[in-house]
Amino acid sequence: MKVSVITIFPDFFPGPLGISIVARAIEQDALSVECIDPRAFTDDLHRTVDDAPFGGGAGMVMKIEPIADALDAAGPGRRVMFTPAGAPLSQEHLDRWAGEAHLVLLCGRYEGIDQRVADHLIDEEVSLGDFVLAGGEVAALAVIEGVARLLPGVLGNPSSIEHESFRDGLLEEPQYTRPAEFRGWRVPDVLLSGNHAAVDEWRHEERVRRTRERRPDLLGDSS
Ligand code: JCQ
Repeated sequence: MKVSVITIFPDFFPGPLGISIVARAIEQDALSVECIDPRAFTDDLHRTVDDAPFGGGAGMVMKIEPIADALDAAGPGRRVMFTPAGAPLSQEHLDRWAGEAHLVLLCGRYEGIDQRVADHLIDEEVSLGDFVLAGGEVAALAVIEGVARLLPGVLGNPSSIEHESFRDGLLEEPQYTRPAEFRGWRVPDVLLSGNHAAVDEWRHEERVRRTRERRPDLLGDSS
């Protein structure tokens, strides 16, 4: 899979892309990542990528021409843009995008991007959550990492892909390892019992209890 990131801050990427699973995916040629800088498509002395909003108001808006040119340079692919106004990013998005040959990720900055970009040039707008970042670069890195681990051959143990959070719409159970006691904090006895049926039942109960407590929305009960 190829990922093209449209960003005015390409320096964001080499560090994180050089670590752990993403680095391995790139090393294995399961993944390639390129950055395309909209500034490369400006022709004025100051390489201007933003301008004041029509109608007035504070802040600056990213201009459409350098972004349209950068998207053209990326070529055909699934075009995703990050914005707090997007649909909440979910595992379903990542599962779907992991099946694409080419993903194009557009990172906004300033107060936003000229609306004609989203209206005419972008397939999907997604948000990492109800908070505001300075730009979409951190969201692009989140998507690259989330997708990289789904690509064939990238994770050592593929069964761990199904065996994780959001399996059956429930949160995962808590995990423990040695020592069985630390500063008086004991691991639940059932996990040391050797009774696999009891362990399985405890894990399921913990998943339901945690989900009810932390994410009632996942149970379809918003209380
Ligand atoms: C993504 N949650 C928050 C910042 C402008 C499209 O225009 C802009 C995009 C951003 C980056 O996205 C976020 C975000 N999910 O802030 C400013």
